[in-house]
Amino acid sequence: MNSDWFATARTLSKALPYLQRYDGAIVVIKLGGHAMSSDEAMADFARDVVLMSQVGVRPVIVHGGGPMINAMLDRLGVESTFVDGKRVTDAKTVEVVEMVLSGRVNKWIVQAINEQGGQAVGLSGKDANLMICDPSHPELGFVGEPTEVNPNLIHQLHSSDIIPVVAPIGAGRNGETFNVNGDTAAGAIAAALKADRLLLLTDVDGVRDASGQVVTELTADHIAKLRAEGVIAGGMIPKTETALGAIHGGVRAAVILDGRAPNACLLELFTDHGAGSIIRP
Ligand code: X2W
Repeated sequence: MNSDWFATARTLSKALPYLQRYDGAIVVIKLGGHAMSSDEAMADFARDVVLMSQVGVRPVIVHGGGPMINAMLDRLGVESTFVDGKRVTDAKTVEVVEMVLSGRVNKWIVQAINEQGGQAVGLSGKDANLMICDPSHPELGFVGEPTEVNPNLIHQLHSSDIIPVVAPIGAGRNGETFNVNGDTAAGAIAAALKADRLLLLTDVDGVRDASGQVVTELTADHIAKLRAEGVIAGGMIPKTETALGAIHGGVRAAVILDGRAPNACLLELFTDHGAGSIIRP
């Protein structure tokens, strides 16, 4: 007898309460460009998403792709700068951003999910007016702030067991194309769906306190305190802001976790262990 079989059966048995808890739950997963390190990592992520869908979770993938945009801009000899973590996006840059995110990156994820036996469909914020944007700041050019999210299409896809994969491109009110930060897009879509969970998959293992320990549970007050003390800094500022914004918008909880860790989403949803830092109201 192979003892692995017993371990597998036991793992499945122990997962039952979690499977029941998340039956029908909407889980928005932000997959950052840094968490998409290889085809193998993508296949592992895709398998977990298909498993979630198979057991009754309704996943929505919202992806980034910053490193892939950088690589294409380099190839084309276009310079790019960032202000407060957002890419200054002129007319030429937004063309490249849309091509890379809606084209290459979106279809990489869609294909990976479908190869694992799921049914994924790729969209951007332009499809069915999913994400209408206004300019976020004049200095940033075509960077959009989602001001109207129409999640009907997502509900329709879910009712057909289709997994939506969304590129963070927004439609402007005057025919413009907007580049939206992937975290911002995921937070806005999660809020519009009143999702049960927003999982922000990144390349750090959570929010750390002053002693460097990952804090597993956080509230808005706790985050405000860590920010005032300068403990939450840099890239963690927009991530925690996205998490708080989503919670204020009606998402039940947001989790910041390391997308490079094996089976990160399953660990978070279906085990006692959880993963990363969970932020609740
Ligand atoms: C991002 C969109 C992609 C993204 C950009 O142009 O890089 C803005 O900065 P990651 O991989 O999640 O960082 N948009 C406005 O968010 O990618």
